[in-house]
Amino acid sequence: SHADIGLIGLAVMGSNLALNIAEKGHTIAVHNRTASRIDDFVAMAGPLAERVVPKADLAEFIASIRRPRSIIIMVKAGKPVDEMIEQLLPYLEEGDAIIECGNSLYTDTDRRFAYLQGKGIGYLGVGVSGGEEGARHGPSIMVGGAKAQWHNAEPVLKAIAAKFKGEPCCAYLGEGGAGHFVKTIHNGIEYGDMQMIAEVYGFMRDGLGMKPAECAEVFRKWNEGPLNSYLIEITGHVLDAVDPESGTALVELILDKAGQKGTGRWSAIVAQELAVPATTIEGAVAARSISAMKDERLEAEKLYGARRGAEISLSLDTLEKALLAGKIAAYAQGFAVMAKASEEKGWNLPLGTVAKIWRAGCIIRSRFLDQMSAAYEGGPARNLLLVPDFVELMKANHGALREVVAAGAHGEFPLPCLGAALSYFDAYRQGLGTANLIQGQRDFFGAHGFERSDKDGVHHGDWPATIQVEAAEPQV
Ligand code: NBP
Repeated sequence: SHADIGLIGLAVMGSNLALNIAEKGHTIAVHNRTASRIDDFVAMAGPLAERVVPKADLAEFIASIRRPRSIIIMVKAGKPVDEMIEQLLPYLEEGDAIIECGNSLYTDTDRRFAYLQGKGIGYLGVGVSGGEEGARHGPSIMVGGAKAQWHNAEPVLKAIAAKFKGEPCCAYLGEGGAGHFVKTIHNGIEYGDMQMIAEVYGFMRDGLGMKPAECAEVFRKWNEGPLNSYLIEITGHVLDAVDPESGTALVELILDKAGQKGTGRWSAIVAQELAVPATTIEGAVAARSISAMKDERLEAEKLYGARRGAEISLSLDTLEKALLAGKIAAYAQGFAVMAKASEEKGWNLPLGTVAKIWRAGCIIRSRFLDQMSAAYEGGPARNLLLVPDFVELMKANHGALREVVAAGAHGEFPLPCLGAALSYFDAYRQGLGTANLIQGQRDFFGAHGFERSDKDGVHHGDWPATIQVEAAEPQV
């Protein structure tokens, strides 16, 4: 008999997905470029090995899978995916599908989808969130690509996905790169969530003089309330951990340089490409980049002096509310980017469903997303800041965000995310902005024209002529 599905790429993510699939009762054929990994995998599978069909030969691997075939590839993102596709192509038949589950750039997925469509082969680009643990026990699965072939793989993918109150966190979201696009935005929001938590921790540590264990206690308490989420929960655990050698809180020994693999950065780039303001997400990406400049920061601190350490009189309650308001702004931005992309690409992304499949399995899973899915379900894709439940939440919490950002400015705390969240909110809700002046300037130097509030049409100002003069010596 044939295997239900095949999987290529038995590194960390692929192995765990394969074990998850076998555990859910499906037979799975597995293959890896380096054959020794296949043996290691079978040894590791223990009793689950009875549902594993190990195949070191690619032709035999493909022949062992039930038709129409669903073949997951979980190899390194980028060129290895293209190479794998080319290797598979000679063996595949009409109706078969390649299901690529790595962290691929969505434009690559668009390209591969179109390429394989021309050959009668289905291509699914699937975002898988939740890391190693998620892959093994239930990730959030964001599917994009060939809809017909999705239905062949649907039972397996839904079986292995995380469940929220019994509902699988796995859905088909749209053609081409839609699944990987949504995963990219997920990661951007994740960056924002993490950075805002870190900014609040900064106040606790440097403004309120709290010890890590005291901070941990606060995060534990917050996890019982509206901020309840995986990231708030793990923050408590991170702050609680003690280095066994020195007995010092581990967090105090960890270097303040954040890494990034790129998917958060892609979300900021795509927001810019689509002209959707996503300043909170961009702020989070920039914060990681500035964190990496440790030596320069130390040099600048010598030049300007360390933070004055001004007294901060923020309550923990205010910090909690500010974090909630900031979070709403970050999600509003992320969902606005998805709404615009959906429109431009014709994906018809179901935003309520996106919120639903993020409720479990993924890094940004939270109580908040349950509320969001309800707000978006079936409704039009409006900015979250216009959705009634969130209008109420924002009204109740933006004052706290304002207090925190003001305290940050006075106390010399950098707030790249919370500050951006507040500015975004204030700009978004401001009926009369200041771009009238920008339009005047643009018309002055470039004759770009402007609209008027009192007349129709495009107008120009009767600006005075200016003569180019050499800039005066600056007076220091
Ligand atoms: P890696 O990204 O480290 O890739 C290793 C796998 O790719 C091995 O199976 C390797 O085969 C195979 N491979 C390479 Br490298 N080049 C190949 C080629 N030219 N042809 C065929 N196979 C090739 O594995 P990973 O850490 O398990 O990640 C897999 C994917 O999942 C990546 O896209 C990654 O970004 C993503 N990921 C997601 C999460 C998450 O939380 N969702 C976490 C970590 C990773 P070999 O054994 O022969 O070298």
